[in-house]
Formats: sequence, structure tokens, C-alpha cells
Amino acid sequence: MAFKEKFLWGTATSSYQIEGAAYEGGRGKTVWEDFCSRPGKVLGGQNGDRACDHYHRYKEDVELMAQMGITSYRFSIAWSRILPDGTGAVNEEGIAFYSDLVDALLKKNIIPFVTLFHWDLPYALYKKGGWQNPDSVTWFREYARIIASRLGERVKHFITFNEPQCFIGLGHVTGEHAPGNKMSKKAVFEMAHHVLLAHGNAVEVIRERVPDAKIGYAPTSAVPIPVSNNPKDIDAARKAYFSISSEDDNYMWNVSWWSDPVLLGRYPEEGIRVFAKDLPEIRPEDMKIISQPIDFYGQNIYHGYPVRSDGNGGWEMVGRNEGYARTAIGWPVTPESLYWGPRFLYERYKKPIIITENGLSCHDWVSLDGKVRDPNRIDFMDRYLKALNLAAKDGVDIDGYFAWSMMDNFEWAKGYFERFGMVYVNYETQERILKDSAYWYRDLIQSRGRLLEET
Ligand code: IFM
Repeated sequence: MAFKEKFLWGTATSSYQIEGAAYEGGRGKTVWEDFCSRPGKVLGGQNGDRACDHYHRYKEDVELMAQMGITSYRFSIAWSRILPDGTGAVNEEGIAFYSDLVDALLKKNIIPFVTLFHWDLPYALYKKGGWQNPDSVTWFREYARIIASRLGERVKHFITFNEPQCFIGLGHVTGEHAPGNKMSKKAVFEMAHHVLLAHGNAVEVIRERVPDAKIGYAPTSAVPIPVSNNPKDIDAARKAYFSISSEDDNYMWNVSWWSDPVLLGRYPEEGIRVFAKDLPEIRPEDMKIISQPIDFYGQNIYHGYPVRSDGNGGWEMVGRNEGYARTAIGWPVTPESLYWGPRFLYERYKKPIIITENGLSCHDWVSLDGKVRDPNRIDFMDRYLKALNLAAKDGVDIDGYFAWSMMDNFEWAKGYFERFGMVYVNYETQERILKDSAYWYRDLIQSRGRLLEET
């Protein structure tokens, strides 16, 4: 077994997707309530008002985590529960909720991994220009300071942003997610720069308050998978992974624009060239703050795509086989992405890697005997974790794996139609049922991963 003894066996969720209680506990409105209320934006006109009602049922949920034997739990904090208007007076009820959750986790020896921002921007801040407003950097710094000061004695693991590609790209380029805008490239690059500055400021302020904190970042990527082990194909896939294109519908969907500044202290040259006319002023002192040292590099990986050398030092995509394996949401099943992704990222950024999300949606339902059978999820996780173990064997420094998701939840524009959880949620009754995959994961964790090598 290549995984470390202290490997983090986790599950992940996010505030808007599970908490519910959208109008309780002093929580302020977020961009998602507004987006969901607009006709046609979310399948079935659904929203996260109640979701999994985790706000009221967190004790039961932590009990389920303990039954699964997870060693760490990644959750996000709703900024507007702490600061209903995004800035100003702290809402003590919001602090109390997360503080109680942290206590419940620690009581079960589950390490809390706090994500500061998983897309639910306070609506009041959106009305002030959201991420386009340069003040967003100080708004976020202050919010991070409050969280670090109030929870930092018990919480030692922090992630600043989840998938900036999505909340900036899907939220402001394609408009598929809240706040649902299609903005100019100039505006989008300005926002992206503010998000990176906000990240660096948060790292700095958490470090000041919690000197023993482990701090990371959780962008996402689809991974180019070399079609063969020929070094030319491997090199082609590596190039594809870090390349930048302005052609795509969502030009924010790339690795290097979001990660080079954070980990290498500079924007990628290709991007500077391709996006030149739309870039804001980038000052050397900005890069210093953006590249505050972090402790681990999180990455959300769900799938990849085949790539080969084009014979001229470049790369080209290769079509998939007809009838290729797909998850319920339609994403390809590509376990190799959990080998090549961590490997390429570790080579370039040289930071311990944590897979901060990985998983799939399945067509799960309750069988006549009351169980939820999800063999596809077990097979998927088994294959992906085997690939990750292989990456660790080949020298990639991997600290942990968080399955997405702990429980079924509100899948953004897809509403409740996609079930990503290892715990089934009946949204009518709020009953929870551990799916077969939850028991499989429990056994795997108990074996400290050894079962991966026995089957
Ligand atoms: O549900 C999302 C999550 O919020 C961010 N990463 C991908 C998941 C599945 O789509």
C-alpha cells in the first residue's frame, strides 16, 4: 500500500448544497437563492432552501460519518451565515452552528476541513459588484480572519476557494450558474484576479491567526490522459493539461491560469499572450500576495479525455470509443485521470496533493428490502483509488482523498436530479440510508486502503 499511514480518508459537501435553513439562524441571502428563483435556471425550479436539512440534522449526519469511519470531513462555510451582508456585524448564531459541528466532528475523531468559499456569495456583496469590485479582496480577507479567529483553535485545515473555474466561469462566462451573467472578458479577468488576491490575503490572515494551520486551495480540472506510455504521448498530455485556449466557450476552464499564480508566483506566459488585450493591471506586489506559500494543493478530479502526440511536438484529442462508460450525469468514467492528474500536478507544482473531490452520480433508489445498491459507485471508486494508489507508488506525494459526496444533495443547475452521495437522502422525509458504497468505503478505510491491493 503506497498511501501514507496518516492518509486522509474523507468525504466532502458544501453549505448551499446540504444545509437548507436558508432563511433561518440569521443567515443572509446568497446569489443562489436569487438564481434559483429565476424561471428556467434550475431543473424543476428547485432550490436549496431545505436541501438535506443538514443545519438541523448535523448531529445525525456526523453519526453517519462515524459509522463510515471517515477520518476527515470537508465542508464549506456559508459566508452569509457568518456575515449576513457579507461585511459588518458577525451573526453569532452562524458561528455557533459551525462551532457545534466542529465539536461534533472532533468528538468522533473526524478532522474538520473547512472550505471558506464554495460558491454561495452573499447577495449584498453581489449588489456591490461581487468579485468585480476590488473591495472583494478585503471583504474576503475579513471574513477569513473571522473564521480563523473563531474556529482556529479547533480547526487546523483550511481551503480558501473551491473550483474558481466554476463560480467565475459558469457564473459569469456561460451564465449557467449563479449569478447567471455573461460578462465581457475584461470584466471576467478582473474578477479572476480579485479572487486570486482574495485567496492570498486569506492565506496570510489565517497564517497570522493559526500558525499551525494547513492551508490549501481546491481548483478543478479534466485531465488529458495519454493514449499510450510512449513518452511523446505523455508529453503531449502534459502540454494539453497546462495549455490555455481562448477558443473554448468557457475560457476560464483551465489549470494554469488559476494555479500558476498561486504556486509559481506568475501567470502563464501563454495566457498572458492569448488574453493580453483583456487583462487588468497585474502588479508585482499582487503576485507576491497571491503566491503566499500553501501547504497542500487540492484538486477536484472527476474525469479525463484521451490525448496523443500530433507528431509535431504538440497534442491532439482522440475520440472516445462508442458506448464508452458514463455516469448518470453523462461524465466519462476514466480512472486513469486519478493517476495522470496528480502526477502532472505534482511534477509542476511540487506540493503534496489532496484529491478534494471525486465521485459520480448514479441512478440510485431504495430497493424493496430497504437497501440502496450502488455497484457502479463501488466499481468507480475502486478503480479511481487504485489509480491514485499507483500514482503514490510512482512517487507522487498524496495526502488524502475526499469522496464527493457524503450525501445526496442539491446539484446546482441540475437540482435534485443527480445523486452523488454515499448516503441516500429521501428529500420528502429527510430519511438517510447508507448506500452499499458507504459500507464498502468503511471497509476500505478500516483496511487503511489495503483492500485496493487485494482485489
Ligand atoms: O456538486 C459539485 C460540487 O459542488 C463542485 N464540484 C463538482 C460537484 C459535482 O458536480
